[in-house]
Amino acid sequence: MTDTPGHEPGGPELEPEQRLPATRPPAEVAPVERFTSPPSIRAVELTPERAAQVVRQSSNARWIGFLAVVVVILFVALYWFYELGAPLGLTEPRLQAEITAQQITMVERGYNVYQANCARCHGKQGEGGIGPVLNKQDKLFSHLNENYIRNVLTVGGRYVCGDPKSLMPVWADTGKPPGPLNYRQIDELVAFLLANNDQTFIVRDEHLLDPKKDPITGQVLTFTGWRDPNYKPDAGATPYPDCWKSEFSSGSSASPAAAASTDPNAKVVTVTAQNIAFTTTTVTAPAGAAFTLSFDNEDASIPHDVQIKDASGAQVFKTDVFPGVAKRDYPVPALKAGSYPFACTVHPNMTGTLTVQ
Ligand code: HEC
Ligand SMILES: [Cu+2]
Repeated sequence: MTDTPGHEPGGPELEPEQRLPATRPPAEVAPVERFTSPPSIRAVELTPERAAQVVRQSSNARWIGFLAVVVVILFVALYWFYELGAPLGLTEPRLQAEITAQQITMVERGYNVYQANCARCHGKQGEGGIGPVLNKQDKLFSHLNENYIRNVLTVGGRYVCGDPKSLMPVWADTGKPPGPLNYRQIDELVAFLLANNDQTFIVRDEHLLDPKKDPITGQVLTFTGWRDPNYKPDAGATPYPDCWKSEFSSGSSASPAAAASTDPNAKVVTVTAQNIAFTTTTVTAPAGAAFTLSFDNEDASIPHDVQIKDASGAQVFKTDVFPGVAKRDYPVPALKAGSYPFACTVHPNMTGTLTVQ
């Protein structure tokens, strides 16, 4: 038995043509439109035009690649020099320039803080007045260092000589009691006090930071720092004393002897110091005769002296520096007629005039 379709079991054997499925008419191929690429594409060989184009394009591509690499290299090189400074010191490294700019800003702001708060006692140029001189090179060299300035401004004037009645108040708002200046202003003051005198800075408006101009000439106002960066103390010089008053105290032990040797018959010229000023700003003495200078210091525990100069600025006489309240007499040798300015060396804004006639 077989499973051949159309084959009846036990029936007659059928011819193959008669089996199912029935034969179909031969299929006709449908004529169909095809999309074809142009012959140039299908051609295995490049046409001469195409070959030339390929050459041109790859040359262009190489150029573009080359230029891109050049641009990147130039950028890296320029940025390198911009960041780290051009060779031969042509330009400053960027960060260094930034630091310099910031330091200049600090000094210029510190100048304003100083003029507003400190100049009335220490002088506009740090030349001294009620407070000690600040612009002397031997003092700026190491005595007035950043740490010291910060301490003085935080603790107040008593930090300097241990004088609890010091005239200098606490300035930093971190002090006890707190002072009026914040940490930025203290930083700016430090930058200003330590600025070099070979650098010129611009006076700026406190708030707008615009340069200030001279109202008459229209020129921008400038200032320089105080510190000479090339200053070297003399060989064998002693460091600046911790307490500025010690600078003036040398030789004061001679005073009792000086007081004893005054001529009782000589004319007495009295100079009085009170509240860090001479109350006797004009005094007269006889010409050509020795006289007695009686110096009366009425300021308790504040040192003063009297330094007499001639018209040329040369010192002709100087008393000791001594703290008040005290009075000492000094014999002054005969002077020629003329006008002699006198001042206190501790407080340069204490001045007066001695007229010899
Ligand atoms: C009221 C006057 C006065 C004012 C204002 C003043 N000072 Fe002073 N300053 C003094 C006196 C006085 C001393 C000396 C301290 C002492 O020995 O008692 C002194 C001492 C100093 C010293 C130490 C000087 C040294 O030789 O060791 C520094 C630094 C100083 N002042 C900075 C400043 C600064 C900065 C300002 C402004 C914020 C300022 N002072 C404002 C009066 C003043
Ligand atoms: Cu004085």
